[in-house]
Amino acid sequence: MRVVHSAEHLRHAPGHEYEDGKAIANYEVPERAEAIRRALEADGGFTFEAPTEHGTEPIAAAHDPAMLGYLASAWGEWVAAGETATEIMPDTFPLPAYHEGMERPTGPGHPRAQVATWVFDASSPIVEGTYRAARSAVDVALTAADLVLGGERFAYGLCRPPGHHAARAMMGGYCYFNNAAIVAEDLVRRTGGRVAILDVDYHHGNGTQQIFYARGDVLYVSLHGDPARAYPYFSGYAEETGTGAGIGATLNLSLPEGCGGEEYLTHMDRALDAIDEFGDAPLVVSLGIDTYRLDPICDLALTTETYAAVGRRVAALGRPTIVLQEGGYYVPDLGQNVRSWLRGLEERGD
Ligand code: Q9C
Ligand code: ZN
Repeated sequence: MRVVHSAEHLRHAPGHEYEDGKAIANYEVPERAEAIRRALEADGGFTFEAPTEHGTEPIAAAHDPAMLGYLASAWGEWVAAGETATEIMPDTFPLPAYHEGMERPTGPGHPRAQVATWVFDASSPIVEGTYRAARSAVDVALTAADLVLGGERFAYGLCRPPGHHAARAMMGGYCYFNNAAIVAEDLVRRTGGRVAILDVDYHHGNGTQQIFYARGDVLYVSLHGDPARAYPYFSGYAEETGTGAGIGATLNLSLPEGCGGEEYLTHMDRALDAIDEFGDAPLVVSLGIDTYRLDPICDLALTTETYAAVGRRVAALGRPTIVLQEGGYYVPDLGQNVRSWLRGLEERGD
């Protein structure tokens, strides 16, 4: 399988995130992508290539261009304002209730006000290299899509930072640009056809769901920890099925705490049936490995073998498939788990 990878992700090295009143080391570390790269290199069955530049147009097709403009200039404005901290993070929460019954003043605002209007959580610092790393992740994803449009049955984009929590006009959840949504939108525009997205990250992909919520030409199917107990809490319930032309083109499947491989595969079969019924569309997979039994921030119980089984079932759909990396935080086994998933997809045995 061909793998697209760029060392530019190393420019994004967030230091901290907020947890229960404390600053802790951020889980979304550069070593994640390095561990995956090394495991795939050692396998010998994967060939690596660099991304090609795709520019900002495909990003602006999925996101508010003002959000793109903000991320491009955030670091420079932070420094120009005389700030010296190495991470930009919100310290205020501009809820709609703040301005209830009042006008919302306009104006550029302090860089701390800016970040709070674009970033929805305290897990997603903007550092000096975030914009360039996030741009490279988009190029990685779009280059993987190019390979599949060029006739490859599968391609894997080793995206970092991840993307599925980034909404049309909002960043967060370690995500800045929504790599999977940008690829799906680009595929629709280039092929004139439909696209299916399968999101297997532990967390609900609120951003991807939102970007296509009113669209009937992009199917969004997600398996995730029940939002009644799991981040991002505010979306991912079964009742969310789309709106307008998109009614029926969103499917959310919630997983119970401790869910193991056997039960997981029954939910997966429901997801794959929905994709099969959607018709002969290319498939974009948001591949989160934070469903792993040892993941430090999640509570499912999947094993390395489960990932191979899932890959094989996805292969059985017979669709051209672009696999893009999302989460997965147990770094010691992350590479083997991704390798297992991708080998399953290629129906290569152990
Ligand atoms: N202290 C992805 O897997 N932090 N994003 C939750 C833990 C944010 C997960 C609180 C988790 C974001 C791509
Ligand atoms: Zn996740």
